Amino acid sequence: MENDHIIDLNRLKEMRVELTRFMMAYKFACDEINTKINILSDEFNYIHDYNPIEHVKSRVKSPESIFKKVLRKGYDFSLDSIRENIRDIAGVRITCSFISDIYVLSDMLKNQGDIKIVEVKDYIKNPKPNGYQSLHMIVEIPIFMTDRTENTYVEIQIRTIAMDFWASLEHKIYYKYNKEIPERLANELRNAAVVAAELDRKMEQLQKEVSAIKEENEEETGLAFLENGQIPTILMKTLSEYQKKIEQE
Ligand code: 0O2
Repeated sequence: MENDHIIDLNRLKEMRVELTRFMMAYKFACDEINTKINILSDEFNYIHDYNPIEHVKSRVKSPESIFKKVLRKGYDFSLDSIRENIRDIAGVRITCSFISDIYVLSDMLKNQGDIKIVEVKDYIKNPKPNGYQSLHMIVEIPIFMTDRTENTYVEIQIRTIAMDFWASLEHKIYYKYNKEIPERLANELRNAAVVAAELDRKMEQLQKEVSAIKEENEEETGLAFLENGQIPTILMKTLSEYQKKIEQE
């Protein structure tokens, strides 16, 4: 009897370690995707004079939400089943300036060798009946732990500022009315989603026009290589070194 008690305690300790490792893998997966996005963002800032990434948020689903989803979907309660079936435990949301940025960014992530694309849901080309828009990707990435490699699912949602604004308001209304939004409000939300999509298209069109004018001006004045009207420092250095060399000759 006393031995049984000891075994239970050991098993409990093992379970605690297993659960901690299980949740940690998702935290590391978020960290890994965040690092990838930060690298892309920094490169956009340094190399191109434009950064499509407005902001990034990540979260690990709480154990309570995981269990609710397991119950709702009728999955088995084992860790293996949760790992395989609940693919949004790690979630990263990227907000971009324009719709085209969403696809540029998703292609960049798709092309990274260690990211496996498991599923893509394009709610921009096919919005949900309530008006929801976003690009969702379920990806799998390897997480290298002390004694094993854990292939971990992450849900990446990419959307514009307008799509994000709509989704966060809809989310609040959805929970305020306990998931039963009154018909009038649901219609208003659908209309607001159409207006938001129209705004996205207009802003993108404006951005294209402004870029085209900027390129034309740069070509005309031959200043395409200037950074904010200044000769880049590295180019200045090379030019003055070249000048010194000529003078010495
Ligand atoms: P949270 O708190 O953001 O994590 P499922 O995951 O089974 O519920 P499905 O079809 O597998 O649904 O996933 P889907 O359609 O890719 O959507 C999952 C997530 O997208 C949701 O996560 C939301 O974040 C977001 N989403 C999807 N539809 C809507 C919508 O109509 N309105 C809003 N505001 N967000 C939506 P969670 O787990 O529901 O919430």
